[in-house]
Amino acid sequence: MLVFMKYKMKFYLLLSAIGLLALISCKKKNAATISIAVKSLYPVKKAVCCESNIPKRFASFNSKTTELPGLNRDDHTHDRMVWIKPGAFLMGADNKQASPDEYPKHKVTVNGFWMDITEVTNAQFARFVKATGYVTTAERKPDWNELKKQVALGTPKPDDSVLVAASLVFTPPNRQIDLNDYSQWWAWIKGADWKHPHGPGSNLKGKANYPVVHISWFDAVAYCKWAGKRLPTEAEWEWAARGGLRNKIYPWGDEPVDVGKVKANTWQGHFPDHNTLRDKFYGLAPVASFAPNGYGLYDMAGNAWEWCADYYHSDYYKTIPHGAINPRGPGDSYDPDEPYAKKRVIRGGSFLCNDSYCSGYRVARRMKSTEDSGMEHVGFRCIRDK
Ligand SMILES: [Ca+2]
Repeated sequence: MLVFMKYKMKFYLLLSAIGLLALISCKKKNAATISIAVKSLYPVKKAVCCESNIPKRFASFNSKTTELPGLNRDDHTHDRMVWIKPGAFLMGADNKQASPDEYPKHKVTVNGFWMDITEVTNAQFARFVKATGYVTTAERKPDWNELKKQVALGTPKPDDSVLVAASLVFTPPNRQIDLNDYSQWWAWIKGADWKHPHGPGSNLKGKANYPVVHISWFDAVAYCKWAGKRLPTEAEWEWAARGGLRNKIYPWGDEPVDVGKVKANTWQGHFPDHNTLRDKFYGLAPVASFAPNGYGLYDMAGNAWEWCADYYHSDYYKTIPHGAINPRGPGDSYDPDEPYAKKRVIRGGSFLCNDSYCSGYRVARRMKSTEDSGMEHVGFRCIRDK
């Protein structure tokens, strides 16, 4: 990860390849706050990890997520949840793979809470949509009036053919490539959404028990609210992921991810062109396909990234007092790579994570994504306080 953070290069994403270019130089370090839709048209300055710095997609709609009807909510309370006891731990960097935003390691205390033992599945999300009529971010057409607030003044409006309901789908190359250019393995696919994870023509047949993906932070919050739950804070998430172990690198301890028994759905082989399938899964796996951690939580490493409640701020750990109790994250987001984008924390890594590229399965690994960005490998799980 650190290696790749050192690289800076502009590149062209997605729809640039299909002739929708309106290229604007974007070499300046602070000039890359661009939505995915816009990003499809303009070069951005660098890639970091397998999904970081995916810029804001388009309009946020916080207000709409708070107006959902509570009818038919999934009030089975603690079904498929486990109690995570309260406690104190050292949060942050455990090994030399840690990125600067994981320092300093600091003491945090959290209350106990109930946590979903798995990522929210397609079947669970389908019940929510059926009950509420909710339409996810990826299913909505981007609104240029909102979009333009996120880009530099004077940025031209993208072509209408790009401003369509769409989401980012993993489209790997069949050759070794420059890992700094993630446009080579992410494509903005019209019609891709949670029900069509690979775009039009794909479906959820046989995938009821897979993690729901192409979920924006707003979608995740809406689901949790309907279910009488909430997203975990970043501190709660990390405390839970550690599963009762202290200062260990992974939910299972310190054994490297690709050594010994297969422990999680990650990327084995050479990313992104060759996957040895040692864990038997190229893409997502059904939830709970691997052993749980010490708290009985499945897939806290790998499979799908999971949204947390907190804003992402690269320097947050430097500002938080040692011994913080139930920290709720910074008051606003800040990612130096994209200083104007509102980003939230995602945790746990995905089926695309690999030691050579992004060790997202480390319990301390922090990652971030813009609130309205859904992707093929980003999902969530909920918690409740009692
Ligand atoms: Ca895998």
